[in-house]
Amino acid sequence: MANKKSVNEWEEVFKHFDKNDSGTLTLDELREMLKSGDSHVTESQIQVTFSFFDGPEGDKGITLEEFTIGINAMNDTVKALEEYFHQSDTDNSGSLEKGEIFSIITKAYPSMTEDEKEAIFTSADEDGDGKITLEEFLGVCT
Ligand SMILES: [Ca+2]
Ligand SMILES: [Ca+2]
Ligand SMILES: [Ca+2]
Repeated sequence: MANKKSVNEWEEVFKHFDKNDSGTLTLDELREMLKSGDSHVTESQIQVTFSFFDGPEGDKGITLEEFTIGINAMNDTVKALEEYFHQSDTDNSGSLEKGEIFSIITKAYPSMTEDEKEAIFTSADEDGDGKITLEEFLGVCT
């Protein structure tokens, strides 16, 4: 899901997918929203996203307020990850090269083997150019 939308734009998105104007999004309505952004989204991802937005009371409907809170929480997560990305980019090249990724992994999982790190790097580097862009990084972490 794109993260650069303003709150008003998200409100538009919400209203667009709230087909029956009930003021809440059902699971079916959310499914359609997610599929419109990414047709490969799986049913279990949809379920997880739905419970994430639905809130702790879990009343099987997402109000605009819950939706906005969820979007803001997601934006905060993305911001924190972006910050982490830039901190980890020690040579300020704008991307994370293998050495930078390895030192992140080593910090988080000191016991991981070189082979395992290599595998993580390869799966994160979607276009195989030997470095992890911010998009690739967010793709792994979210
Ligand atoms: Ca709810
Ligand atoms: Ca770098
Ligand atoms: Ca890459």
